Amino acid sequence: MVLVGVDLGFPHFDEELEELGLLAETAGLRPVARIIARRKAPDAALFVGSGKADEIKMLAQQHGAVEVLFDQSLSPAQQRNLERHLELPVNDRTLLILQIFAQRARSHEGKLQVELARLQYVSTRLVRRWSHLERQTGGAGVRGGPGEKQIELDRRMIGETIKRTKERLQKVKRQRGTQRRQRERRDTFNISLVGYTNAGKSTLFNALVKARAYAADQLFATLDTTTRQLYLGADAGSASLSDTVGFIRDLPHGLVDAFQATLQEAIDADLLLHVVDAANPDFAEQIAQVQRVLHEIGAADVPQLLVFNKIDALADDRKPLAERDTYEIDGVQVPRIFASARDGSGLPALRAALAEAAAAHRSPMAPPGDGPLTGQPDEFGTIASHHSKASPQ
Ligand SMILES: Nc1nc2c(ncn2[C@@H]2O[C@H](COP(=O)(O)OP(=O)(O)OP(=O)(O)O)[C@@H](O)[C@H]2O)c(=O)[nH]1
Ligand SMILES: [Mg+2]
Repeated sequence: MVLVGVDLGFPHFDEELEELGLLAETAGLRPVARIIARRKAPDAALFVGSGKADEIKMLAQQHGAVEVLFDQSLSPAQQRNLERHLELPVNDRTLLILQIFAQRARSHEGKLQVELARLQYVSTRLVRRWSHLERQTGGAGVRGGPGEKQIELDRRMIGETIKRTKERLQKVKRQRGTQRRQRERRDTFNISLVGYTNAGKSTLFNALVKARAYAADQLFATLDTTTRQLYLGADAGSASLSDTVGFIRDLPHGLVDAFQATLQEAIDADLLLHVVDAANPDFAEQIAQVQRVLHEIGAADVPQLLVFNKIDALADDRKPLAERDTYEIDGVQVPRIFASARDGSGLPALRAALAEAAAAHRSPMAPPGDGPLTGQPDEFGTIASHHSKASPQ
């Protein structure tokens, strides 16, 4: 397939189309060529100019590509026009992400969530395609175009399926809710791993709880939530640690909605372990994207501990000087620990920080001890007061 990126002057345009390539490979597709276009604004009909479209067509022919994939979202009309122009199937990033989620979903809940996101995506496309047909048949007032009845029927069916899927999800959610209350009663300290996809959350999860969650050099290797007890020593006792779905730039909106139940883990957590791929040159942008999703799901106020992971992969001159410090996110100094889930470096410091947070959670009044994070009493003071407010009594 041919990858196409259109630079519309937004910051962080992915010049190399690296992430799109990874997404394609994750979906089992093989990128054979890449091409970049630069425009002030997308063309209404073809998204790119017709000259560029011809270039894409030639490139596809040269490489024997069977599909074209755009990094930017196409409107249904642009997608159709492009397919006609290029004589090849054309897809965009959103559709690709939906496809990956559909391939990956394993649990009943995961499958329902993906199905819901897909249906919602399809239904918005139909609505737009419908108005397009109305134009064809002479304006919004005129009814009865040939395709219209069919589309109306399709819409009704999709609408009903969406409703049914939502109800089934609601049921699964209620069951989850019960589990959650049970957990709260046990008064555990709940830690949730969050972070950009491929940051190393599952690898870190496995290293911390000696589990064997699926970790792979793929985007969205994890879709379902896994939770394990994490023993943090005599003082802190046990905490629960959850590994869950990763985030990505421009996560299709329906997916965030549909995955609300899965992401609920993060919303209800006492502490978010925000895992960052420190070896990725785009890590700052990835942190910003994770923050955006956390805001969207209502988890922006959950205290965080940053784990800058993969330090083993950093060049010697980029290796951190200290094992921990703080890093500013949205104007807040967040405690940060440098680690490698692969070779285990930094993990003792991480455990110590978690133990301290768990102990503070247990006895919110206790002053921060002379533990490893004494340098940042404020952050952990915040965590303690947050929990005392949130506790059920
Ligand atoms: N060099 C290096 N690679 C790592 C480290 N931790 C994880 N990886 C690799 O990074 C890739 C992604 O790891 P995962 O643990 O699956 O990442 P994830 O954040 O769970 O990803 P998703 O579930 O897809 O969102 C795998 O190939 C891991 O082997 C690390 O500390 N150092
Ligand atoms: Mg994972």
